[in-house]
Amino acid sequence: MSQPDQPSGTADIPARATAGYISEYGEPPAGRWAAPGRVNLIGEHTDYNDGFVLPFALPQQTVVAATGTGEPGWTVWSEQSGERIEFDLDDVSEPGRVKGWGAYVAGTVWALRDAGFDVPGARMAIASDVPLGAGLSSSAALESAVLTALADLGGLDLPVDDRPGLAQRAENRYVGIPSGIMDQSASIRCQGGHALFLDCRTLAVEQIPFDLDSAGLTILVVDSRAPHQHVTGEYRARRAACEEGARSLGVPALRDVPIDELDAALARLDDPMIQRRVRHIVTENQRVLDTVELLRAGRVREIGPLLTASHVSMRDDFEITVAEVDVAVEAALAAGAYGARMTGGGFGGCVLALVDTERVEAVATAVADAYAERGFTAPHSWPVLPTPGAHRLP
Ligand code: GAF
Repeated sequence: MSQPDQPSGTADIPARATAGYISEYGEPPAGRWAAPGRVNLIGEHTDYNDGFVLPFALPQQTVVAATGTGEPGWTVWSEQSGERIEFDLDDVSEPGRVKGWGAYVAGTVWALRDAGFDVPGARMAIASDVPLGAGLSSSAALESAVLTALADLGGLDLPVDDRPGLAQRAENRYVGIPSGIMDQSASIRCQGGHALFLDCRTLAVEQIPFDLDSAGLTILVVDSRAPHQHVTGEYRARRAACEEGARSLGVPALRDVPIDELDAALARLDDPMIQRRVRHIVTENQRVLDTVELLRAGRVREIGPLLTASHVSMRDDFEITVAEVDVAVEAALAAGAYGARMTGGGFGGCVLALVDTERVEAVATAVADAYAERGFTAPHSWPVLPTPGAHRLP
Protein backbone atom coordinates (compact mmCIF):
# COMPACT_ATOMS: atom_id res chain seq x y z
CA MET A 1 0.00 0.00 0.00
CA SER A 2 2.97 2.30 -0.05
CA GLN A 3 3.61 2.66 -3.76
CA PRO A 4 4.71 6.23 -4.40
CA ASP A 5 2.36 6.90 -7.32
CA GLN A 6 -0.89 5.65 -5.86
CA PRO A 7 -3.63 8.32 -5.87
CA SER A 8 -3.29 10.67 -2.95
CA GLY A 9 -6.93 11.64 -2.36
CA THR A 10 -5.57 14.52 -0.32
CA ALA A 11 -6.29 18.21 -0.11
CA ASP A 12 -3.30 19.24 -2.20
CA ILE A 13 -5.25 19.00 -5.48
CA PRO A 14 -7.12 22.29 -4.83
CA ALA A 15 -3.80 23.90 -3.89
CA ARG A 16 -2.22 22.60 -7.08
CA ALA A 17 -5.07 23.93 -9.21
CA THR A 18 -4.72 27.33 -7.54
CA ALA A 19 -0.95 27.37 -7.93
CA GLY A 20 -1.28 26.39 -11.59
CA TYR A 21 -3.85 29.12 -12.14
CA ILE A 22 -1.67 31.79 -10.57
CA SER A 23 1.39 30.69 -12.48
CA GLU A 24 -0.49 30.61 -15.82
CA TYR A 25 -2.61 33.75 -15.46
CA GLY A 26 -0.72 35.87 -12.89
CA GLU A 27 -3.60 36.32 -10.41
CA PRO A 28 -5.74 34.15 -8.09
CA PRO A 29 -8.86 32.45 -9.53
CA ALA A 30 -12.39 33.66 -8.74
CA GLY A 31 -13.22 30.21 -7.42
CA ARG A 32 -12.47 26.49 -7.41
CA TRP A 33 -14.80 23.60 -8.12
CA ALA A 34 -14.17 19.92 -7.41
CA ALA A 35 -15.72 16.78 -8.86
CA PRO A 36 -14.73 13.23 -7.83
CA GLY A 37 -14.00 10.01 -9.65
CA ARG A 38 -16.15 7.02 -8.70
CA VAL A 39 -16.14 3.33 -8.05
CA ASN A 40 -19.24 1.39 -8.87
CA LEU A 41 -20.13 -0.85 -5.95
CA ILE A 42 -22.31 -3.01 -8.19
CA GLY A 43 -24.37 -2.78 -11.40
CA GLU A 44 -22.02 -2.98 -14.38
CA HIS A 45 -23.13 -2.21 -17.95
CA THR A 46 -26.67 -1.94 -16.65
CA ASP A 47 -26.89 1.84 -17.13
CA TYR A 48 -27.36 1.79 -20.92
CA ASN A 49 -29.89 -1.02 -20.47
CA ASP A 50 -32.16 1.33 -18.48
CA GLY A 51 -31.21 -0.61 -15.35
CA PHE A 52 -29.82 0.04 -11.88
CA VAL A 53 -26.38 1.08 -10.62
CA LEU A 54 -24.89 1.75 -7.19
CA PRO A 55 -21.71 3.83 -7.43
CA PHE A 56 -20.07 5.99 -4.81
CA ALA A 57 -17.73 8.95 -5.18
CA LEU A 58 -14.03 8.64 -4.45
CA PRO A 59 -11.71 10.88 -2.46
CA GLN A 60 -9.74 11.25 -5.72
CA GLN A 61 -10.98 14.38 -7.47
CA THR A 62 -10.54 16.86 -10.30
CA VAL A 63 -10.38 20.53 -9.37
CA VAL A 64 -10.99 23.43 -11.73
CA ALA A 65 -9.74 26.85 -10.65
CA ALA A 66 -11.51 29.41 -12.83
CA THR A 67 -12.46 33.01 -13.49
CA GLY A 68 -15.09 34.36 -15.88
CA THR A 69 -13.68 36.69 -18.53
CA GLY A 70 -16.86 38.37 -19.72
CA GLU A 71 -16.22 37.48 -23.35
CA PRO A 72 -16.76 34.25 -25.31
CA GLY A 73 -13.61 32.13 -25.43
CA TRP A 74 -11.97 29.61 -23.12
CA THR A 75 -8.37 29.11 -22.03
CA VAL A 76 -7.57 25.93 -20.15
CA TRP A 77 -4.36 24.73 -18.56
CA SER A 78 -4.02 21.14 -17.35
CA GLU A 79 -1.43 20.06 -14.83
CA GLN A 80 -1.54 16.45 -16.04
CA SER A 81 -0.69 17.32 -19.64
CA GLY A 82 1.33 20.43 -18.88
CA GLU A 83 -0.49 22.06 -21.83
CA ARG A 84 -2.51 25.22 -22.16
CA ILE A 85 -5.18 25.26 -24.87
CA GLU A 86 -7.58 27.85 -26.17
CA PHE A 87 -10.87 27.45 -27.99
CA ASP A 88 -13.54 29.85 -29.19
CA LEU A 89 -17.19 29.88 -30.20
CA ASP A 90 -16.37 28.35 -33.56
CA ASP A 91 -14.73 25.36 -31.85
CA VAL A 92 -17.89 24.67 -29.86
CA SER A 93 -20.30 25.25 -32.73
CA GLU A 94 -20.29 21.54 -33.53
CA PRO A 95 -18.88 18.34 -31.98
CA GLY A 96 -15.37 17.11 -32.57
CA ARG A 97 -13.44 20.30 -33.32
CA VAL A 98 -11.24 20.20 -30.22
CA LYS A 99 -9.34 16.93 -29.75
CA GLY A 100 -7.51 15.21 -26.89
CA TRP A 101 -8.22 16.04 -23.24
CA GLY A 102 -9.48 19.49 -24.30
CA ALA A 103 -12.42 17.76 -26.02
CA TYR A 104 -13.95 16.97 -22.61
CA VAL A 105 -13.81 20.65 -21.67
CA ALA A 106 -14.94 21.99 -25.06
CA GLY A 107 -17.60 19.26 -25.20
CA THR A 108 -19.02 20.46 -21.90
CA VAL A 109 -19.21 24.03 -23.21
CA TRP A 110 -20.81 22.69 -26.42
CA ALA A 111 -23.41 20.63 -24.50
CA LEU A 112 -24.37 23.60 -22.32
CA ARG A 113 -24.66 25.93 -25.31
CA ASP A 114 -26.57 23.33 -27.29
CA ALA A 115 -29.06 23.14 -24.41
CA GLY A 116 -29.57 26.92 -24.74
CA PHE A 117 -27.35 28.18 -21.92
CA ASP A 118 -25.32 31.35 -22.24
CA VAL A 119 -21.98 29.85 -21.16
CA PRO A 120 -19.55 32.37 -19.70
CA GLY A 121 -16.10 32.69 -21.24
CA ALA A 122 -13.48 31.59 -18.72
CA ARG A 123 -9.86 30.95 -17.88
CA MET A 124 -9.32 27.63 -16.13
CA ALA A 125 -6.54 25.60 -14.50
CA ILE A 126 -7.15 21.93 -13.83
CA ALA A 127 -5.46 19.50 -11.44
CA SER A 128 -6.54 15.96 -10.61
CA ASP A 129 -5.55 12.84 -8.76
CA VAL A 130 -8.16 10.60 -10.41
CA PRO A 131 -5.95 8.03 -12.16
CA LEU A 132 -6.28 8.16 -15.95
CA GLY A 133 -7.44 5.04 -17.76
CA ALA A 134 -8.05 3.08 -14.55
CA GLY A 135 -11.82 2.86 -14.95
CA LEU A 136 -12.44 5.35 -12.13
CA SER A 137 -14.18 7.95 -14.32
CA SER A 138 -11.46 10.53 -14.77
CA SER A 139 -13.32 11.88 -17.82
CA ALA A 140 -16.64 12.22 -15.96
CA ALA A 141 -14.80 14.00 -13.13
CA LEU A 142 -13.33 16.46 -15.63
CA GLU A 143 -16.66 17.12 -17.38
CA SER A 144 -18.48 17.44 -14.06
CA ALA A 145 -15.94 19.83 -12.53
CA VAL A 146 -15.95 22.05 -15.63
CA LEU A 147 -19.74 22.00 -15.86
CA THR A 148 -20.15 22.89 -12.19
CA ALA A 149 -17.63 25.73 -12.49
CA LEU A 150 -19.24 27.20 -15.62
CA ALA A 151 -22.76 26.87 -14.21
CA ASP A 152 -21.72 28.79 -11.08
CA LEU A 153 -19.65 31.41 -12.87
CA GLY A 154 -22.47 32.10 -15.31
CA GLY A 155 -25.26 31.87 -12.72
CA LEU A 156 -26.92 29.33 -15.01
CA ASP A 157 -30.36 28.08 -13.99
CA LEU A 158 -29.36 24.43 -14.22
CA PRO A 159 -30.79 22.06 -11.58
CA VAL A 160 -28.37 19.44 -10.28
CA ASP A 161 -30.60 16.64 -11.55
CA ASP A 162 -30.17 17.86 -15.13
CA ARG A 163 -26.39 18.16 -15.01
CA PRO A 164 -25.31 14.52 -15.47
CA GLY A 165 -27.25 14.25 -18.72
CA LEU A 166 -25.48 17.31 -20.14
CA ALA A 167 -22.05 16.04 -19.09
CA GLN A 168 -22.88 12.65 -20.64
CA ARG A 169 -23.92 14.40 -23.85
CA ALA A 170 -20.54 16.15 -23.99
CA GLU A 171 -18.87 12.73 -23.86
CA ASN A 172 -21.28 10.93 -26.22
CA ARG A 173 -21.66 13.60 -28.85
CA TYR A 174 -18.62 15.85 -28.69
CA VAL A 175 -15.92 13.34 -27.68
CA GLY A 176 -17.66 10.41 -29.38
CA ILE A 177 -17.60 7.84 -26.56
CA PRO A 178 -20.90 5.94 -26.22
CA SER A 179 -20.95 5.77 -22.39
CA GLY A 180 -24.06 5.55 -20.22
CA ILE A 181 -25.28 7.95 -17.52
CA MET A 182 -23.66 6.33 -14.46
CA ASP A 183 -20.30 8.06 -14.21
CA GLN A 184 -21.47 11.65 -14.57
CA SER A 185 -24.38 10.92 -12.18
CA ALA A 186 -21.94 9.60 -9.60
CA SER A 187 -19.55 12.51 -9.95
CA ILE A 188 -22.35 15.06 -9.61
CA ARG A 189 -25.04 13.47 -7.42
CA CYS A 190 -23.19 11.34 -4.85
CA GLN A 191 -23.21 12.26 -1.17
CA GLY A 192 -20.57 11.55 1.46
CA GLY A 193 -21.12 8.33 3.42
CA HIS A 194 -23.64 7.05 0.86
CA ALA A 195 -23.82 5.01 -2.31
CA LEU A 196 -26.03 6.39 -5.08
CA PHE A 197 -28.84 4.04 -6.06
CA LEU A 198 -29.75 5.27 -9.53
CA ASP A 199 -32.56 4.07 -11.73
CA CYS A 200 -31.06 4.79 -15.14
CA ARG A 201 -34.49 4.82 -16.81
CA THR A 202 -36.26 7.35 -14.60
CA LEU A 203 -33.05 8.94 -13.24
CA ALA A 204 -34.60 8.70 -9.76
CA VAL A 205 -31.95 8.46 -7.05
CA GLU A 206 -31.90 7.21 -3.51
CA GLN A 207 -28.95 7.90 -1.25
CA ILE A 208 -28.15 4.59 0.44
CA PRO A 209 -26.20 4.87 3.71
CA PHE A 210 -22.92 3.03 3.26
CA ASP A 211 -21.34 3.14 6.67
CA LEU A 212 -18.22 1.03 6.38
CA ASP A 213 -16.49 2.44 9.46
CA SER A 214 -19.01 1.39 12.05
CA ALA A 215 -19.12 -2.10 10.54
CA GLY A 216 -15.30 -2.30 10.83
CA LEU A 217 -15.11 -2.68 7.06
CA THR A 218 -13.11 -1.09 4.27
CA ILE A 219 -13.45 -1.02 0.51
CA LEU A 220 -10.02 -1.61 -0.91
CA VAL A 221 -9.52 -0.46 -4.50
CA VAL A 222 -6.88 -2.31 -6.49
CA ASP A 223 -5.72 -0.75 -9.75
CA SER A 224 -4.81 -3.77 -11.87
CA ARG A 225 -2.69 -1.55 -14.14
CA ALA A 226 -3.51 -3.95 -16.94
CA PRO A 227 -3.05 -2.22 -20.28
CA HIS A 228 -6.48 -1.09 -21.57
CA GLN A 229 -6.91 -2.32 -25.13
CA HIS A 230 -9.80 -1.97 -27.59
CA VAL A 231 -11.93 -0.64 -24.74
CA THR A 232 -14.22 1.60 -26.77
CA GLY A 233 -14.71 -1.01 -29.50
CA GLU A 234 -15.55 -3.73 -26.97
CA TYR A 235 -17.89 -1.36 -25.10
CA ARG A 236 -19.74 -0.59 -28.34
CA ALA A 237 -19.95 -4.32 -29.08
CA ARG A 238 -21.50 -5.01 -25.65
CA ARG A 239 -24.04 -2.24 -26.16
CA ALA A 240 -24.93 -3.60 -29.58
CA ALA A 241 -25.33 -7.15 -28.20
CA CYS A 242 -27.64 -5.90 -25.44
CA GLU A 243 -29.72 -3.94 -27.94
CA GLU A 244 -29.97 -6.99 -30.15
CA GLY A 245 -31.07 -9.07 -27.14
CA ALA A 246 -33.78 -6.55 -26.25
CA ARG A 247 -34.95 -6.40 -29.88
CA SER A 248 -35.15 -10.19 -30.14
CA LEU A 249 -37.14 -10.35 -26.92
CA GLY A 250 -39.45 -7.53 -27.98
CA VAL A 251 -38.74 -5.31 -24.97
CA PRO A 252 -37.64 -1.64 -24.95
CA ALA A 253 -34.53 -2.51 -22.90
CA LEU A 254 -33.13 -5.51 -21.01
CA ARG A 255 -34.32 -3.83 -17.82
CA ASP A 256 -37.76 -5.03 -18.88
CA VAL A 257 -36.88 -8.73 -18.59
CA PRO A 258 -38.00 -9.80 -15.07
CA ILE A 259 -35.59 -12.09 -13.25
CA ASP A 260 -38.20 -14.80 -12.83
CA GLU A 261 -38.75 -14.84 -16.59
CA LEU A 262 -35.06 -15.04 -17.43
CA ASP A 263 -34.96 -18.74 -18.28
CA ALA A 264 -37.94 -18.44 -20.61
CA ALA A 265 -36.36 -15.36 -22.23
CA LEU A 266 -33.04 -17.16 -22.75
CA ALA A 267 -34.84 -20.09 -24.36
CA ARG A 268 -36.19 -17.68 -26.99
CA LEU A 269 -32.70 -16.56 -28.03
CA ASP A 270 -30.72 -18.57 -30.59
CA ASP A 271 -27.30 -16.99 -30.24
CA PRO A 272 -25.38 -18.26 -27.16
CA MET A 273 -23.34 -15.05 -27.04
CA ILE A 274 -26.51 -12.93 -26.85
CA GLN A 275 -27.88 -15.31 -24.22
CA ARG A 276 -24.81 -14.73 -22.05
CA ARG A 277 -25.01 -10.94 -22.43
CA VAL A 278 -28.70 -10.92 -21.55
CA ARG A 279 -28.15 -13.18 -18.53
CA HIS A 280 -25.47 -10.83 -17.18
CA ILE A 281 -27.66 -7.74 -17.45
CA VAL A 282 -30.79 -9.34 -15.97
CA THR A 283 -28.98 -10.99 -13.07
CA GLU A 284 -26.82 -7.90 -12.46
CA ASN A 285 -29.89 -5.69 -12.10
CA GLN A 286 -31.23 -8.13 -9.53
CA ARG A 287 -27.91 -8.11 -7.67
CA VAL A 288 -28.09 -4.31 -7.43
CA LEU A 289 -31.60 -4.53 -5.96
CA ASP A 290 -30.48 -7.24 -3.50
CA THR A 291 -27.43 -5.19 -2.49
CA VAL A 292 -29.60 -2.12 -1.87
CA GLU A 293 -31.95 -4.21 0.32
CA LEU A 294 -29.05 -5.46 2.44
CA LEU A 295 -27.54 -1.98 2.80
CA ARG A 296 -30.91 -0.51 3.77
CA ALA A 297 -31.01 -3.12 6.53
CA GLY A 298 -27.45 -2.25 7.62
CA ARG A 299 -26.20 -5.74 6.67
CA VAL A 300 -23.08 -4.45 4.91
CA ARG A 301 -20.89 -7.53 5.30
CA GLU A 302 -23.53 -9.69 3.62
CA ILE A 303 -23.21 -7.91 0.28
CA GLY A 304 -19.89 -9.71 -0.26
CA PRO A 305 -21.26 -12.74 -2.15
CA LEU A 306 -23.26 -10.44 -4.45
CA LEU A 307 -20.08 -8.54 -5.36
CA THR A 308 -18.30 -11.78 -6.17
CA ALA A 309 -21.25 -13.12 -8.16
CA SER A 310 -21.19 -9.90 -10.16
CA HIS A 311 -17.56 -10.51 -11.00
CA VAL A 312 -18.20 -14.09 -12.09
CA SER A 313 -21.02 -12.86 -14.31
CA MET A 314 -18.77 -10.22 -15.90
CA ARG A 315 -16.06 -12.82 -16.40
CA ASP A 316 -18.15 -15.66 -17.81
CA ASP A 317 -21.25 -14.05 -19.32
CA PHE A 318 -20.34 -10.49 -20.26
CA GLU A 319 -16.72 -11.44 -20.96
CA ILE A 320 -15.17 -8.12 -20.03
CA THR A 321 -12.52 -9.12 -17.49
CA VAL A 322 -8.82 -9.78 -18.10
CA ALA A 323 -6.34 -12.04 -16.27
CA GLU A 324 -5.06 -9.24 -14.02
CA VAL A 325 -8.51 -8.40 -12.60
CA ASP A 326 -9.46 -12.06 -12.23
CA VAL A 327 -6.25 -12.72 -10.30
CA ALA A 328 -6.84 -9.68 -8.07
CA VAL A 329 -10.35 -10.89 -7.23
CA GLU A 330 -9.20 -14.46 -6.53
CA ALA A 331 -6.27 -13.34 -4.39
CA ALA A 332 -8.43 -10.89 -2.40
CA LEU A 333 -11.03 -13.58 -1.72
CA ALA A 334 -8.38 -16.11 -0.75
CA ALA A 335 -6.94 -13.55 1.70
CA GLY A 336 -10.31 -13.13 3.42
CA ALA A 337 -12.25 -10.48 1.47
CA TYR A 338 -16.03 -10.88 1.90
CA GLY A 339 -16.49 -10.15 -1.78
CA ALA A 340 -14.57 -8.67 -4.70
CA ARG A 341 -15.30 -7.58 -8.23
CA MET A 342 -13.99 -5.60 -11.15
CA THR A 343 -15.53 -2.14 -11.23
CA GLY A 344 -16.14 0.00 -14.33
CA GLY A 345 -16.32 -0.75 -18.02
CA GLY A 346 -13.79 -3.59 -18.03
CA PHE A 347 -10.80 -4.89 -20.01
CA GLY A 348 -8.51 -3.83 -17.18
CA GLY A 349 -9.07 -1.07 -14.66
CA CYS A 350 -9.79 -1.57 -10.98
CA VAL A 351 -11.09 -4.21 -8.62
CA LEU A 352 -12.84 -3.42 -5.35
CA ALA A 353 -12.79 -5.73 -2.36
CA LEU A 354 -14.89 -5.59 0.81
CA VAL A 355 -12.56 -6.44 3.68
CA ASP A 356 -12.33 -6.23 7.44
CA THR A 357 -10.41 -3.03 8.12
CA GLU A 358 -7.80 -4.96 10.05
CA ARG A 359 -7.20 -7.18 6.99
CA VAL A 360 -6.59 -4.35 4.51
CA GLU A 361 -2.79 -4.69 4.49
CA ALA A 362 -2.95 -8.47 4.31
CA VAL A 363 -5.34 -8.42 1.34
CA ALA A 364 -3.32 -5.77 -0.52
CA THR A 365 -0.15 -7.78 0.06
CA ALA A 366 -1.80 -11.02 -1.09
CA VAL A 367 -2.84 -9.37 -4.37
CA ALA A 368 0.65 -7.88 -4.87
CA ASP A 369 2.22 -11.31 -4.22
CA ALA A 370 -0.13 -13.02 -6.69
CA TYR A 371 0.83 -10.41 -9.32
CA ALA A 372 4.54 -10.87 -8.65
CA GLU A 373 4.19 -14.66 -9.04
CA ARG A 374 2.63 -14.21 -12.46
CA GLY A 375 5.01 -11.49 -13.60
CA PHE A 376 2.24 -8.83 -13.83
CA THR A 377 3.05 -5.14 -13.30
CA ALA A 378 2.69 -4.46 -9.55
CA PRO A 379 -0.84 -3.30 -8.66
CA HIS A 380 -1.68 -0.17 -6.69
CA SER A 381 -4.08 -0.58 -3.77
CA TRP A 382 -5.68 1.97 -1.49
CA PRO A 383 -8.71 2.17 0.82
CA VAL A 384 -11.60 4.47 -0.14
CA LEU A 385 -14.63 5.99 1.58
CA PRO A 386 -17.73 7.49 -0.08
CA THR A 387 -17.24 11.24 -0.53
CA PRO A 388 -19.47 14.10 -1.76
CA GLY A 389 -20.16 14.81 -5.42
CA ALA A 390 -19.29 17.98 -7.37
CA HIS A 391 -19.22 21.20 -5.34
CA ARG A 392 -17.63 24.60 -5.03
CA LEU A 393 -14.65 24.69 -2.70
CA PRO A 394 -14.37 27.31 0.03
C1 GAF B 1 -18.16 2.97 -18.26
C2 GAF B 1 -19.30 3.81 -18.80
F1 GAF B 1 -18.89 5.10 -18.93
C3 GAF B 1 -20.52 3.76 -17.89
O1 GAF B 1 -21.59 4.46 -18.47
C4 GAF B 1 -20.92 2.31 -17.60
O2 GAF B 1 -21.56 1.73 -18.71
C5 GAF B 1 -19.70 1.50 -17.18
O3 GAF B 1 -18.62 1.62 -18.08
C6 GAF B 1 -20.01 0.03 -17.04
O4 GAF B 1 -20.92 -0.18 -16.00
O5 GAF B 1 -17.68 3.48 -17.05
